[in-house]
Amino acid sequence: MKTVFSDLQLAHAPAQEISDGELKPAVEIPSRAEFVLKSVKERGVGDVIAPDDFPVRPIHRVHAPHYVSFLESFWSRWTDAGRSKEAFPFVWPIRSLRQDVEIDHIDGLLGRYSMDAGTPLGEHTFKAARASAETALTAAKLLLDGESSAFALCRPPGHHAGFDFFGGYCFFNNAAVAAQYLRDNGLNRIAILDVDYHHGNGTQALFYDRPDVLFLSIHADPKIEYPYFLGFADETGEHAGTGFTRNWPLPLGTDWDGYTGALEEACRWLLVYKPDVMIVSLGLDCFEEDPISGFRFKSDDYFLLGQRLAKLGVPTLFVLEGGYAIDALGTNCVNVLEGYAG
Ligand code: Q9C
Ligand code: ZN
Repeated sequence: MKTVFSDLQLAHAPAQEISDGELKPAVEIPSRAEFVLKSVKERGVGDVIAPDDFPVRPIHRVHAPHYVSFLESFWSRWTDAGRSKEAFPFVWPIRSLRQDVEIDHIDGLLGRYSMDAGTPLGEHTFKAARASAETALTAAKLLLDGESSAFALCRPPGHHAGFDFFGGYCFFNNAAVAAQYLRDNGLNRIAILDVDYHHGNGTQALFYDRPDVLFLSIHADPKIEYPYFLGFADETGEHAGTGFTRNWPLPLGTDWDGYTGALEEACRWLLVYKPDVMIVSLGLDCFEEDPISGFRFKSDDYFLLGQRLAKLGVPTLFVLEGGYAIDALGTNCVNVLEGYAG
């Protein structure tokens, strides 16, 4: 299986994040990708290739052009305002505040285009996020060219990012950009299986009213875990997309045994849907040692996950999402890919 990776993704290097009432060392850091890349090479997963250049159009198919422009121009506006360190939003246009005014100040724009204060933006964030989306696009292209699987080693991750907002360490929704690209290049049905510990709110929202992209997500119960405000079992799609979203919120402490029931149900939906391609939003933060998560996967369980997905017999695009137990990240990720490849 080929891996797609771009060095440009390492340029986004947040120092700190707001968490638990403190400024703490950031967890979504460049070494995540470096450790995964190291394991991919050491364990001989396959060739590692650089992404192709893409026009901005495939990103605009998923994200509002004004949001993309905001991210692109962010650093110059931030520094024009006299700031030099990384940025965090702190005010949002929620209920009772106006959504319809055009904001001039960067502090207002940061709130307009975000869902949380936990996602630092820096000088190189746009460049890295765009490279991450192009990594997913290039891997998607490998499937169009006849490969039966590919691994997009994406960073920053994507599944919390929506049409016009960033959050949860995500800026462009890499899996969604890849799904739309596959649709725009002749494939009719795409399934996204999101196994990140956190609910993929951005991906769900982007395809909620569409039957051509099935969204299945297994994650920590949002009643007690980020992103809190989406990912409940009664969210099953709307309009033409009714029935094409499924969520399995699971309790804290879930281990592989507690997970497999939901996974089997998801697999049944996949078999019924018969996608042309399955995109796996591959978060590795269900791992027992993940510093921000509360599930109890062991490293060996990731083999079983890969094996189970292979049994579906569907061309598969793996897109890296979260996972913050740096030391084990490469092992866990390649365990999935090896389990899949058999
Ligand atoms: N006290 C992904 O896994 N908040 N994003 C953590 C911890 C945000 C995770 C706060 C978690 C976002 C892609
Ligand atoms: Zn996550």
